[in-house]
Amino acid sequence: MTPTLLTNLSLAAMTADRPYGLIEDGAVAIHDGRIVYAGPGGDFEEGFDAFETRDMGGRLVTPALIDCHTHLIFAGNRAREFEMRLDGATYEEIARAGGGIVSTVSATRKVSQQELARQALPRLDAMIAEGVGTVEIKSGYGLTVEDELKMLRAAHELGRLRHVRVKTSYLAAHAVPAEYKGRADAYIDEVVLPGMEVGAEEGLIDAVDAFCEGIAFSPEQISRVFDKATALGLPVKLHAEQLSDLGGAKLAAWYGARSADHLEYLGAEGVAAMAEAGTVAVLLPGAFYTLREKQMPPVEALRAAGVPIAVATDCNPGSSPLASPLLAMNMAATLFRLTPEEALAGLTRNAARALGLGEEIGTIEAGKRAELAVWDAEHPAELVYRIGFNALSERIVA
Ligand code: DI6
Ligand code: FE
Repeated sequence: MTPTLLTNLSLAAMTADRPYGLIEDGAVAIHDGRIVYAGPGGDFEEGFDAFETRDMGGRLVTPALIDCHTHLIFAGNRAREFEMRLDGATYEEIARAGGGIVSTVSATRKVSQQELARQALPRLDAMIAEGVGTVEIKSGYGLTVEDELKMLRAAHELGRLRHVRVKTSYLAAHAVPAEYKGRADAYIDEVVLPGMEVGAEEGLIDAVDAFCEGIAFSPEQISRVFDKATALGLPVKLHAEQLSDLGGAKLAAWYGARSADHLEYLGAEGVAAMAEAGTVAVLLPGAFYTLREKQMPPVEALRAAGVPIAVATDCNPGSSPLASPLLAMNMAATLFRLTPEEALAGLTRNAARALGLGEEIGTIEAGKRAELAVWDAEHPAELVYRIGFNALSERIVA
């Protein structure tokens, strides 16, 4: 890309120094894929002669969006289960009766890596069309060593098929597969830990995740998974306090987790532990909405403790069939009472932090990578406020 100077734009840099990091008459200069200037526009006669100037027509420019929690790779769908839930069955009842995650596991095991990538592509494209530049993708529907690795490889394949950064999380500790029913510890020893070792060796894993819940794994079991991750030098994160409070967030914080995710049932101790460890709280309003959850995540306590808050789609076939980061922001504001600024920070600055990319992306500042979203909007709050409307003009991802 030739050195470029973007002028005549409204810059929502998402830096923390002022609301939205907003500069109404802004400019951004890009060289070698990096931002070399972001700030007030105006007279650029000096220093930028070699730059090609682009007039952005007054459009709004934000960091490209970052979806830091998705289960984008899976086969089939669970529309039938959606009908059952509308008929009164709960998510946990369906899971205990062999539906839920385990039914997506059967479908996922049956298909090839290429087929998994093919089925995920329309979901990824929907996200890219809304300005996503980075997406985290978890395994967790294979639950054998080979099928978990197949999912991770399919995730990396998506990163080659589209101009998007993919970060992978190894989530073999997502559910106990039917063949290990009642033997969760054996499943950890025989599948989760050995699969992690191979995946790490092949460079397929950016972080290790797990599901801490009554229908999944206990804190003691999660500890064994996290000990192995730590030994392999892999960062951890956790699905914690989604349906009940097992102390998962506190455990995650103890391991220095990058994030603890869901958190509807998070208590004061968990909040304090996360604040102390610098663990990001990833809120997933799509799952809250789909499961018609009543318990709100403790947003005010997280704020008061200074815990960074991210927002993500949790795109998955069961609890959050949501491929729209824009709608996730809207839901975070309307359902969780995040301010529009917090919602947008949740899909930019704080999402970057949740993925360990805080130095590289998530704000528009000199030194960071040039990954921008350009919107036909005047003010950033518009992105959060509209429902079912995509104002994206283009992505600029160097
Ligand atoms: N919590 C969730 O909401 C997803 N996974 C998890 O641990 C649900 C995954 C699914 O229902 O397929
Ligand atoms: Fe999830």
